[in-house]
Amino acid sequence: MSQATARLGGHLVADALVSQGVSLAFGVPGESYLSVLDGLYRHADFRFIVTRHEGGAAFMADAYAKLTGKPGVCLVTRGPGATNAAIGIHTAQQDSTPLVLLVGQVGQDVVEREAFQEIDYRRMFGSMAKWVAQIDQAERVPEMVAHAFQLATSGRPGPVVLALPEDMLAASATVADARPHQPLQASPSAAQLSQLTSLLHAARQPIIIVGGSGWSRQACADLRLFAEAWQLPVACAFRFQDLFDNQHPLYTGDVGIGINPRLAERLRQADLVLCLGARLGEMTSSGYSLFDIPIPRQQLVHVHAGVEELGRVYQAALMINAGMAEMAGALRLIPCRHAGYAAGAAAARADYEAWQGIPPIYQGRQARLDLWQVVMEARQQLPADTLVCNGAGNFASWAHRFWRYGSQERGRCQLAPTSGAMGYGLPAGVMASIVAPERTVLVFAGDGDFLMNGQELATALQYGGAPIVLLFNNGQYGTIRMHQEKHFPGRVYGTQLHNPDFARYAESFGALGLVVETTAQFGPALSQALAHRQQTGKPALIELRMDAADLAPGLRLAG
Ligand SMILES: Cc1ncc(C[n+]2csc(CCOP(=O)(O)OP(=O)(O)O)c2C)c(N)n1
Ligand SMILES: [Mg+2]
Repeated sequence: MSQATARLGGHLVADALVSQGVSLAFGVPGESYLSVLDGLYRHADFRFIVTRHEGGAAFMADAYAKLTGKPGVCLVTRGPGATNAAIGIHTAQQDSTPLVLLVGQVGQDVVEREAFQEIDYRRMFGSMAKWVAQIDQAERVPEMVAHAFQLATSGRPGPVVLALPEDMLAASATVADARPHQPLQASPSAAQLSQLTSLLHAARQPIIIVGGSGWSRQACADLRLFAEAWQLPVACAFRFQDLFDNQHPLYTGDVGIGINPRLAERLRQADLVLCLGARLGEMTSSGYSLFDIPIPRQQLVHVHAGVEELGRVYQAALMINAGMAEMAGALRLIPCRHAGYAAGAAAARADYEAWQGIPPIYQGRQARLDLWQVVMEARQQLPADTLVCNGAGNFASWAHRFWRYGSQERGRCQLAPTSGAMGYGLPAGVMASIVAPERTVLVFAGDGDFLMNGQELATALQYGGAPIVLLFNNGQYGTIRMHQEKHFPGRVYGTQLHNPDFARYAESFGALGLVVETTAQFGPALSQALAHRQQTGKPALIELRMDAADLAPGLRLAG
């Protein structure tokens, strides 16, 4: 766009997005930012995916950033639009996802009167976002939008919120566009790498935990080459299971909810834990039990893109502030003169394979609908690089424990929220199948989880997205029922659900809806869903009418 002529504030915002390399955004329109929409209207190549709820849009923006490595952008109206979108900001914070939320704001002439839909975004998003700012002058749009993207993508990535007052959007300014942002990461120093090399040589039972954001395909390949050279077992952090190929003999399982007890023990017994990119939060430390606080018994090497994460809970023996591409590239070049770990890696892999065998609830019992066999069948029929999406609930454990995630070396294979946000899987899957139509996208959903954003099936049909949804219907918020049974046995309260006919619900949007009640019905249903997707380019939903007593792979209600 011309820099010499005056532009409307809203047009400047649209042009600033384009200057920052954005070609696709998600949102729900509002009268508070009409001139931004009008600004985007001038960019024929820009895609604005309109969703049915701002929570869906914000989840899509988060998942888009995870899938593409580019910042996700979400546009919402003030007040109710912003409050609906908040779940995506929290999710992006916990997942360290670069996300820019643009939100309408009341005019500066009425601010602080609790005007219509007015919210103080700095206070609302202050603890969730890396930066919350308001652009008060149209002249400053290029500068502040560029800064938003710079911040969202550099160091520990995360969400940034920009409020757009109505009078600023309606004003005009003559100002030049900014340059595209330049995501910045620190690199490990030579001294840190040599200290790490010494620790690796001295170790007898080392293990890697890999997680967090910022992993490029090349970084994942470099990590694999490093692990192969040193024969190091690799575990993936909760909901980052695609950072290392699960079929690889060095892969040993995930460190999250429902961790394999043998892997937890291996981490406790390890003498060196190399934690690459994961935050070592509650999920990756088994509730802060795997490592002593503040000084772990193991030699802990913690590498993270955010300097403020290092030493936050654990005083690691060696802390390295570096981006994942920078770190993995350096690791790959460390020469290995050590060949003593191979047996440890093989034993760790054997533990993983045993953990993926028939789970306790199906041992010695013929179940009507065996969810373990459902996942095994899906593994048979679907490509290795299937993109698996999920929200939160016990149903997700069937994916996390038994699916073998492909490696991000060929593109992301998992989109899931560390925050445990219900309702994430469907919008993520819809987004992925729109943005990467060549990929097979499988959404694991619970009956509770699914209906938090089930309306985004409409978005799939509107934009040609075609995920396949596996809906685990147990007629309850099963996870909470499980905790109830553990803490208040037999006192079921507030956890039962009366559900719609999910297959007909899906059909009403124009998707294929199928019902599976027995193990034998699943294989043909999945084949039908795949063929339908192939022939029509439309989504399919398979409702698994599961036994409500099957609370988790290792827990079944008696009686
Ligand atoms: C947005 C949100 N609300 C509430 C919760 C608390 N919660 C965690 S799991 C769960 C139940 C999930 O039910 P469902 O999707 O049916 O899965 P199930 O546990 O039955 O497999 C709830 C309510 C949450 N994690 N996220
Ligand atoms: Mg349920």
